[in-house]
Amino acid sequence: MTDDDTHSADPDAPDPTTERSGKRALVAARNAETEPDTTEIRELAAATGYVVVGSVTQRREEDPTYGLGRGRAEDLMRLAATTDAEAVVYDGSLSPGQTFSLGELLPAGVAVLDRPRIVLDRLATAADSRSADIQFELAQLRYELPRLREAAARDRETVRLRPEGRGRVLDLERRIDTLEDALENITADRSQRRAERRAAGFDLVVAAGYTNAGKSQLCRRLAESGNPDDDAGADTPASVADRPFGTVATSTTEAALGGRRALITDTVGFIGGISHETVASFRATLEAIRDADCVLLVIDASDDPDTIRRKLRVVLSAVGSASGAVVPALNKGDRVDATQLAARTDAVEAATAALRDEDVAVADAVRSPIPTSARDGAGLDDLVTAVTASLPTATTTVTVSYGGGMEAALSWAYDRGVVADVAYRNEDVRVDLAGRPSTVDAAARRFDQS
Ligand SMILES: Nc1nc2c(ncn2[C@@H]2O[C@H](COP(=O)(O)OP(=O)(O)OP(=O)(O)O)[C@@H](O)[C@H]2O)c(=O)[nH]1
Ligand SMILES: [Mg+2]
Repeated sequence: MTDDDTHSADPDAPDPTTERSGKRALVAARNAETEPDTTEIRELAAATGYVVVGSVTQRREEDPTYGLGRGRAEDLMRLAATTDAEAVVYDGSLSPGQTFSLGELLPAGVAVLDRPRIVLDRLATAADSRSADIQFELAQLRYELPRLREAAARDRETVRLRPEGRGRVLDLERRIDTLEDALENITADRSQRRAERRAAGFDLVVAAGYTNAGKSQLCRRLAESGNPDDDAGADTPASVADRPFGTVATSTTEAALGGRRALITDTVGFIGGISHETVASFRATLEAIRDADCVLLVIDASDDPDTIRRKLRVVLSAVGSASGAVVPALNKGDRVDATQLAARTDAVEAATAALRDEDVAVADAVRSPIPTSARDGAGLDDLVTAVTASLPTATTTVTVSYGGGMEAALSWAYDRGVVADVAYRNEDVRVDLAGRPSTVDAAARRFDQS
């Protein structure tokens, strides 16, 4: 086994004397099947403000006490001492007991953070809206509660029955209840807002996918191309960044997609290795996806096919089911050639088929992938065509009489639906209209049908 173990001070780590910001952290990773790949956990640590100064990796089964085997855990302890690390970031989930045991082994003051914890920290430090704040505080408290219980239990073993520990647990439980109530209200508000937006004739398109796939950049592109008069880049809520969790709260922008009035919602990305409860705490993201008219599933085509399959599994399993169609965009197409793109298209289709066989309901809604580049704009027209084709659509032909209200009537039709044809006749104007079924119904009530 030891052949597969590695531990090293990081040769690429910044010189501690010149590094200005960031806490020093070690990365620890273990995998039963293969030598662990630490790329993603390093990116997460960096996005959370840590400077990775070394790593310990190991190929073996999970150790019940430390996660890593005892020998590697001791290597970690020594490396922490020589590198003056302030934290150990473990690439996986640690039980409360494992967190404590590892903490006790490490030099005093070295924090132990597992993958769910670092994701929560990243989201919490960057959270900027009321509901995001509540969601992340809630997720953090839910994460803390079993650990506090563990601490209280350990306290009782050493010092005879300490009441403070139990009191803190009760405080936490009460706070969780309060936040859950607050979140219920926000959820109801959001659902109401979606209903109002639909009633106003908007199609709800939601960009979703693994973190760093290019969701925000694609949303920005679609909003710009749908609003050519807009000052490009002005009032862009979406944050584009080359790191995990550039976006930490959902945001919505209006855009014209192939003549349809759409609202495009950019969401918080998914990431592997997070327990289902924690993912469920990304409630706004999941709600928006499940309730969308069309989900724009953004996939990073610059990943290799295995990574694409793994990430797609994480995303679709977390979503579970959705009411609208799912249109995959194989984004960052500018970074691969045609042969590589074909292999990635196959990977998306194979992963979707596998999930369909496992009865992951949303897999049934997944359409053919469309290659795109949010960077250079390639494929966006095809993407818009695929998205609009998937939207709920009805058609009708109505007539509008000449006279005072005609202009207002026509502008209503152009505003709300897609006007396929206008025929100016002797007595009236005939308009072929397509759009949301509710919009078409409204048109039928408003005008004479012919
Ligand atoms: N080459 C290339 N880079 C892209 C493309 N789309 C996005 N990127 C880059 O990929 C990185 C991530 O883009 P974002 O739009 O922030 O990705 P995201 O999916 O919103 O990420 P999170 O919000 O962190 O989940 C940024 O550095 C973008 O500039 C693309 O089509 N081609
Ligand atoms: Mg984003």
